[in-house]
Amino acid sequence: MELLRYCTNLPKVELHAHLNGSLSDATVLGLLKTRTQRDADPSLAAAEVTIKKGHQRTLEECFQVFGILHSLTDTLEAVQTITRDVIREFAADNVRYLELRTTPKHVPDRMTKKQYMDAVLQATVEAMVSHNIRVRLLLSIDRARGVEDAWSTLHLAKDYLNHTVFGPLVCGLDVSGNPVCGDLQDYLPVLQAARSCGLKLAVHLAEVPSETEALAVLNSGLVDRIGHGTFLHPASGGSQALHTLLKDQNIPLELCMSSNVKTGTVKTPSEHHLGLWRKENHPLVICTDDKGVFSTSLSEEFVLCAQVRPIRGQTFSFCEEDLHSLSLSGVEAAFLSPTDKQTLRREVQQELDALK
Ligand code: 6MZ
Repeated sequence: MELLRYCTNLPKVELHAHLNGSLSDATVLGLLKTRTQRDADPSLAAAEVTIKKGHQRTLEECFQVFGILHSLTDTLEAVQTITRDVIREFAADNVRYLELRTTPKHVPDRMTKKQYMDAVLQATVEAMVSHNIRVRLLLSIDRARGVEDAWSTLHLAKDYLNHTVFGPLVCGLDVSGNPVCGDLQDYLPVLQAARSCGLKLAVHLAEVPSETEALAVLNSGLVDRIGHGTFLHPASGGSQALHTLLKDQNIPLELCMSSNVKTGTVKTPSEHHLGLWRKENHPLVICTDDKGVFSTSLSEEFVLCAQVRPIRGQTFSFCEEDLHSLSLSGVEAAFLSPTDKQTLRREVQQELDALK
């Protein structure tokens, strides 16, 4: 069977997807249409926000793109639309479990952070009823917005823990945002407080070289999963100390191949750190990051990883069994309760067995 079809048929788990970065062209075009009617502002074409195959943008340019996307999703109606669309598209790609992350937004005269999150959660509940997918939410702390803002995001997340209406939908925090802004060390007290109240933590770490910051975060022992971790392995610009800390804590890495190659933090798929960690049997999860901005899907990310040609002694050649175990490693790294994880594991395993 053709590889893309095979990977599409696999039941998959997506653990690193930013809501506003995951908008498809169709969704962006729909928003533009509404916006044009509302504000007579037809300034943008969908082609400006997605990075097509073979094209690149610097991380800095990507953050400008997020700004454009945010200007299109600044009403509660738009927030509900994008949430429903994104969940429907992941479900259509046979993603059975999705952890979606988003930064709560305050837009003067339009929405408070709480209203933003209520809209996301309400739309999530509706989408789960209509599609074969389970979803959990992480609230994102944007490191470019400062520590005060991070505390307010934490307080909001606490209000949603075991919520009377939304149940266990909110399960943790993400720390993301432009990696050259701020210093994660300043956010450690917020992360400590988050852990104390039972929130799980996924932290973007070493997406760009940042040894001191990465050491402090890993030394804190607070992190449940790491996003990117591009410059952690000694063979990809990290240090032995970082390697030891990560191995000792066995922290799963969320790997986003298209994102890293398209933003130029990794030169080619062959040089991606996936191979280095896989060789050491470290827990890895394949993810999309921003499927809209990077013009990808989780199935395509599986294909990319499976097709890549090994260099530097990395082990990259994936057989069907390897692809199955990648799906299952997503289950293991999920921020679910033990009972929910067991149910998901059983379901994914059954579907994988049926593919054999
Ligand atoms: C760091 C990223 C990111 O939260 O508005 N985001 N942060 N590195 C990345 N690598 C490319 N991709 C996305 O979704 C968009 C936000 O997610 C974060 C940024 O803060 C971006 O503004 P939400 O739904």
